[in-house]
Amino acid sequence: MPDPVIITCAVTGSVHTPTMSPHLPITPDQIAEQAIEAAEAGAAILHLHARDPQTGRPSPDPDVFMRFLPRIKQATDAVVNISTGGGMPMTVEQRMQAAARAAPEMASCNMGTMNFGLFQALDRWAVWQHDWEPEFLEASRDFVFKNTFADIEALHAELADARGTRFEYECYDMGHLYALAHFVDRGIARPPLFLQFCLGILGGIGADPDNLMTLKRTADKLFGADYQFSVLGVGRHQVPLATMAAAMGGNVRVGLEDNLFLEKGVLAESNAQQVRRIRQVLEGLGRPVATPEQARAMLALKG
Ligand code: KMH
Ligand code: ZN
Repeated sequence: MPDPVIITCAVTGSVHTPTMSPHLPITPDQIAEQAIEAAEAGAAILHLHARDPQTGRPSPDPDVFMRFLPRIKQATDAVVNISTGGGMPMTVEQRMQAAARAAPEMASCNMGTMNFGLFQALDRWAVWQHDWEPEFLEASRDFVFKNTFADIEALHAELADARGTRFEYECYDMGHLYALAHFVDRGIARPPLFLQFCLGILGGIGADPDNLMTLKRTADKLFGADYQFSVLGVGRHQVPLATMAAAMGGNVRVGLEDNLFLEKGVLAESNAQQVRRIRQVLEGLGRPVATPEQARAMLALKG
């Protein structure tokens, strides 16, 4: 029996803005509804950000998270994964607050400081309508996504050591794998690791198959059998790279955080629609979809 594939659904994120798609969940109710539907469609892990219900801007406020997390926990058995990447222009301390309050089974941990060329990439995209205030846009324009070694250590102390939370290690480039290996050597990051290869962010590695092969080969070299990998491809790269990941024995991430579309020119009407579509692909490849219980066992989550 082939290993099951974990589908992670990243429900809203912090990159897309409300006018880009009427289907992007913004309010706590919308986030809860779409997350629950995505879990029912087969997502074993729900990667969650919060947004200010009035403006749609990314919010680090634990009170906002607490308006949807209990509802999701109550309605599904899916693994809750709280972002510590947050959004522009939050401090690292702000980005940790919600996970520190909720002590989830999983949180994201971004493996290096980098340019995050969001505005540069999206300015070329006609649908980008700048629906946030000029001061906010200006503060975010030349965005450096800060994830220093000290930040990564602090995340492990606050979340892994103190609360038993395990990580989705977001790796946007080859060097991030070596940074993670350093934390493994020091006994700070503990296997089994869950690597999320993030391809297609301007400032990180490009979204092509050759790069995915190299990331996988490098992870094999550094971590042996002590890891699981998953792949997120940004925008139009989402389904091709997820398909390739599944064919290589890996796991997949979909959701409106990473891609607003179902196919070229057609907006996805929900996160669940993207989950159902990747599920069809996985079934076509003969790879069963992991249940939340299977995901917990594969990733040694606290349950
Ligand atoms: N938006 C993704 C490319 C996080 O939330 O920690 C990366 C991400 C970061 O999901
Ligand atoms: Zn995220």
